[in-house]
Amino acid sequence: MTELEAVGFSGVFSLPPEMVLQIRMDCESEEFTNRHDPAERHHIKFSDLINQGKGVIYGNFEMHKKSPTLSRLIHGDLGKVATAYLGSSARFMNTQVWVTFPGATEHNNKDFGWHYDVDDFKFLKFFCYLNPVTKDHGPHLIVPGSHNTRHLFRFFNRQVGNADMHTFGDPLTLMGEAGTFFFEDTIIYHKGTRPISPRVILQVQFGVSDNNLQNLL
Ligand SMILES: O=C(O)CCC(=O)C(=O)O
Repeated sequence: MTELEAVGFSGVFSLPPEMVLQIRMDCESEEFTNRHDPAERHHIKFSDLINQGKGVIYGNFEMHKKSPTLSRLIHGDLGKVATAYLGSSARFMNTQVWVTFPGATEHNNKDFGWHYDVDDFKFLKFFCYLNPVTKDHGPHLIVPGSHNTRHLFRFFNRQVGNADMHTFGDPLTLMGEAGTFFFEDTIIYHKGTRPISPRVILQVQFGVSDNNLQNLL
């Protein structure tokens, strides 16, 4: 927890392989929607991740309802971490699983630029790669500790370019096998990167406001 508070990032861990397999199987039963055209939907197959449509990013916001394994994880271990970090008012907010196919451009994806999130008074995200992620799979990048500055520049610049980012420290590239996970307070500067091969990532978000979905306690 001290690590998370000090640098905004938990370090990297791994989910048990059988849990990853189950969540992946549950994902394969559901449809994924083109981020820019909600009418276009497809199934994904982890053994053969091919783009069947016109879009480049396809997402699903329902997996916590569709995957009992994921639901147990959220209300078990993930909930405990969220409560330890956010306090007794920790709430589960939402999940999203999305796949980014090659062809995604920096131009139409704001997640590919350095930014920080302001999603609640206080919040925490759990990220887990659902397929192996190398430098070619559009890894997630963070700048540890970049929330700790009192820099006025940061206050007025939720999105910054690569040149300005160096002021906040050296980026860390997060890669790993399927099941690699980390907690991140996305108040630190972070970004996704453009993939050469498809990447599938699971995100679970926790916050503290009453209008969020479910109390964890
Ligand atoms: O795709 C990524 O790794 C970045 C995600 C992101 O920027 C966010 O969740 O705010």
